[in-house]
Amino acid sequence: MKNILVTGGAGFIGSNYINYILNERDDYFIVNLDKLTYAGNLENLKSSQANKNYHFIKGDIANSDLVNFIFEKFNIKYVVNFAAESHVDRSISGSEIFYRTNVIGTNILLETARKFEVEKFLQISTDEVYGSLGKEGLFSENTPLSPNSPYASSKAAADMMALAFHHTFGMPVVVTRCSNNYGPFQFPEKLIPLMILNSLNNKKLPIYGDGLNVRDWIYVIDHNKAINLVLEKGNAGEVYNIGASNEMKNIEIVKLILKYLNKPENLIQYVKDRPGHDRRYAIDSTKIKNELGWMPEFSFEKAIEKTIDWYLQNKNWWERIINGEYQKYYETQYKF
Ligand code: NAD
Ligand code: TDX
Repeated sequence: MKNILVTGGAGFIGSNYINYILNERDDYFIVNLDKLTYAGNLENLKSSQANKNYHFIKGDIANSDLVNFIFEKFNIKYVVNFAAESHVDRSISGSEIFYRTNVIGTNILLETARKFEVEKFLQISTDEVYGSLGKEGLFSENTPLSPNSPYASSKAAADMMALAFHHTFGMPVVVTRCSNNYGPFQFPEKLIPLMILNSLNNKKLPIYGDGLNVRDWIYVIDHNKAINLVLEKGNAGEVYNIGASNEMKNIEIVKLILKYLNKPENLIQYVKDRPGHDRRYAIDSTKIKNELGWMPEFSFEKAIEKTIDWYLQNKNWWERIINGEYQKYYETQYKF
């Protein structure tokens, strides 16, 4: 049995990861440590909660006593650290919690994992640590880090720390840097679910700046499969980029969503740009393909429709979110 601590497993990518792994494998015992911030939702894990190989603990990765207790009690040998504050706009309105969770929290996990001599520590990172690209080029694992937002800088700090723990202590750390994910259970503050729900509710679709910023989109299950490959086969001390070579301008995505839902383009509203808005992200994932044999399986055309259909079929899930605390954030962020 592989005893794995998954942190942030009630969020978007972490919950998809847990549901996927428990469905595919019976040799993994997963302890999910999640603080249940606004972004954590146990409803995402309904299909896993009764699984005998799953255990949930509500708590903070920055709580050293709790983390120590978990490693000891569950004989943790693997860590997948998803837990983070993950939204760039929120990091612009208040950065402290980003450093507390993403940097201090990761430090506590690393120190505890070192003490308990884990076999693999996987730090889930992001392509945002590389900064912004011009019209040409791709981020490779050797691209110098140049994070531009408080969020990205906190993730870059955590990456460097994780790699330093490998260099200094020989810890079996690996880092993955993935591009923008989409799929079921994504919190509607992020571009794709926000635009789907606003379209469904006939609300304005706020596009930052000129709408020509480019993101490189990957379906969450393709990301999860790559993560598991790196967890099992990735070489200690290495970084692996993950992306599906699917660059899109924001405005193209928004128009595609409107078309699929048969809604008018006059719902689009250009709004003030995000401060420090990165222009373009694009990932070169040659390394994980060549060294670990990973390939994305979902085409954007099919997976975006699957995602929109999921939001259409899971109204209860998102209605509970947009009726609650999130409403206050939305009103402050967009003022309409
Ligand atoms: P999310 O915001 O949906 O989920 C984050 C989860 O972490 C939530 O369940 C939250 O409750 C939990 N959490 C937050 N602070 C915590 C703490 N102190 N202790 C324990 N749990 C805590 O985020 P996501 O989109 O699922 O992203 C997961 C990871 O993947 C993050 O590390 C993020 O940086 C990285 N990432 C995300 C994307 C993307 O497109 N969403 C792309 C690349 C990398
Ligand atoms: O209302 C909006 N209007 C808009 O034009 C929002 C929320 C976003 N945007 C733009 C900003 C970006 O160019 O859409 C693009 C995508 O924005 P987000 O969904 O906020 O994602 P991004 O900032 O690219 O960061 C995401 O990908 C990398 C995740 O949130 C991070 O956690 C991940 O590391």
